Amino acid sequence: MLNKTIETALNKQIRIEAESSQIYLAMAVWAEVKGLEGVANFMYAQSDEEREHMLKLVKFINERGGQAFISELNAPNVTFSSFKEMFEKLFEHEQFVSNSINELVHITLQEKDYTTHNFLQWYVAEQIEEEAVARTILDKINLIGDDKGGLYLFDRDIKQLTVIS
Ligand code: OFO
Repeated sequence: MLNKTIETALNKQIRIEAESSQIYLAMAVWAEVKGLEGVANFMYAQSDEEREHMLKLVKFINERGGQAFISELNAPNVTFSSFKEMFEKLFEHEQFVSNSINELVHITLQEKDYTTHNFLQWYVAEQIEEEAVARTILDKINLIGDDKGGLYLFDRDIKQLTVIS
């Protein structure tokens, strides 16, 4: 059974995952209208993954005797000055999510809730992977700079990049 502190903290994370999904959906749309299909598909997949992260929390809370709270969401940023800026924002956002997961893990230890602590290890591992992929993409973008041909190739190559899960 979840205690109230844990339930509230997990519900806060539901909102973060849902907002992440919206943020990446807005990035997908922006990339699509800019004509970069590879980047757009990557971001659509990212958005779906974040929704999965959210649903995993919803199920866990309900199964543990709590009730998942579905809240309103903040509107995401819908426009970017460049792809570099967009991927910088993605990286920053993933770091923010990692901090939030770490904080959650900390709370489970304080509350001695080892079941939730164990459940959260999946998110801890996931964040390591997500940050690594985001960093790899940023490194590539930095190499490309303003080169249009490079961006074209990047758009093609990103299809091969492991989708962040
Ligand atoms: Fe990419 O953040 Fe979910 O966990």
